[in-house]
Amino acid sequence: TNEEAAARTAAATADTGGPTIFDKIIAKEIPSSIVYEDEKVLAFRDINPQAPVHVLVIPKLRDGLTGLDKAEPRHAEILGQLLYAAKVVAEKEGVADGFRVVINNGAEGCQSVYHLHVHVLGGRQMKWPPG
Ligand code: U5P
Repeated sequence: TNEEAAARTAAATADTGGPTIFDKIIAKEIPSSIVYEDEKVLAFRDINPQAPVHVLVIPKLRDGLTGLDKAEPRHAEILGQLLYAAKVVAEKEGVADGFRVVINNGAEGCQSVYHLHVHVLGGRQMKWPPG
């Protein structure tokens, strides 16, 4: 409905380039349910899951990547590592044969945290088009 769309839009915020809650999750100042971690990447369960499996995959070093729209050639390696980690997460979570990877970008894309993150969703039938 339009009401739901308005609520989702309200949840989206603007990119200030400032620190985000994910800094505290990376620093483990805020507990999170970690699914996968390596030197460059952290994957943890979304606090407000939209599917039985809902994991966020983030770079430990933001390096200017508040959103995908800020990607530069220097980010190519970490972008690949994030997508590869998304596949590893899907396997670990037992949904490798059916899952969805999402990057919300900007207010209209419904982004709310300005530290690049890949959503990995699975464990139910996904629908298309997404809302
Ligand atoms: N989120 C967490 N933990 C937090 C804050 C936010 O998991 O402490 C999740 C939200 O539930 C949301 C995601 O799904 O981060 C941000 O996604 P996006 O709306 O920016 O794409």
